[in-house]
Amino acid sequence: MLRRLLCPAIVAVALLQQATHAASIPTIRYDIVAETYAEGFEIPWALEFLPDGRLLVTERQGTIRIVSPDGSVSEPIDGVPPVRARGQGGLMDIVLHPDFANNQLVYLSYSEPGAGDGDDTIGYTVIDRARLTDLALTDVERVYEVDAEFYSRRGHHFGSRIVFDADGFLYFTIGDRGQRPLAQSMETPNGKVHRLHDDGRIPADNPFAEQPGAITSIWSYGHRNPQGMAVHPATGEIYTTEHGPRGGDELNRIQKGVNYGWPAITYGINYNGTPITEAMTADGMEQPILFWNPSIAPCGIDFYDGDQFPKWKNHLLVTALAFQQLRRVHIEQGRVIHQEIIFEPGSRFRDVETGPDGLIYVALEEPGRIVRLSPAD
Ligand SMILES: [Ca+2]
Repeated sequence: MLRRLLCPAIVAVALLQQATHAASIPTIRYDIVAETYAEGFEIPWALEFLPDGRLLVTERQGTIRIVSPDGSVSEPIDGVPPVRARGQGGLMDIVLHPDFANNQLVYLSYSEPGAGDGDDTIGYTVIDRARLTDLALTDVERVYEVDAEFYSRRGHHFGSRIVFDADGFLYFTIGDRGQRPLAQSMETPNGKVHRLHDDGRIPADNPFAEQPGAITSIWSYGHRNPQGMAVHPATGEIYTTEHGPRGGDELNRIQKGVNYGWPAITYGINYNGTPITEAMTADGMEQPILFWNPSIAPCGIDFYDGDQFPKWKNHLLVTALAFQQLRRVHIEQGRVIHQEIIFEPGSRFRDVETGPDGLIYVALEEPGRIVRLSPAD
């Protein structure tokens, strides 16, 4: 009887030890330990920490949950606008306003349902902002939308990452929506990085603000599908990762008014093996600072700015969907010095964030969960 009572306890202790002494994962500069921090998500798309240490998590089907520091996960919060969750689209990024502590504003990107029903629905990337109070969004307000003519049935290349720079400008990405030539046209929002004031107004110094017929929010162009964007903590420069064609995924350093080449130049080819263009370079078109061949399918990125991995300070953490990896990319003065795979748990990655505790948090898909990386003792 005693033995039967003890057994579950012994098993529990063994499991606890297993969890406590999880095998460490060697990397070049640190041994790291990975542990599940929170679970029970569908497809977690974006991570954003609140000043109080709680973690906002978007799920692509159109919900937001909040993870408490103990790892417990809230029910979906109220007030999230309806999204078109089809193909690659749905609810995507979430970021805090730089003055969130005083105004409680959060910004969302998502595929907005346009007209139509069932398989005939159309959609396009929009940006909303709203006040986050307790477990609800209130005062939802549209910050960016495009004319109805740009909405389409296509289910891919929504872009959708959002960042604020040190001066408080809002940047976000929109992919080419599967219509390649539009990435080179100033008259469409497709395939661009856009820049706005925090309330959606167009900054007067945007590069195409005065150009007749141009979409005035455009900051840079010639992008295929940028799904990662981050601001360098020291230099303030904006970097994006971009899903390219086969063999043409890119890391770009984003500059005002610059053409990043898609689809006129690329290192990739069509996924069926046919060429897109013979050109890899062209005058007036910027080169990526890194391209991945084979394609890793880079998604969310973050410059590591915590204090738990000091040798990784300001290195870029890059998540990968297809290759199911977290990579560390060491960049100095706009050049890639080195890259390393640091975590490969056998699951697609969507996003990565440095926590306020200096640990690294990643959003994984299979199953939907948040994993925390810390240095081994
Ligand atoms: Ca390019």
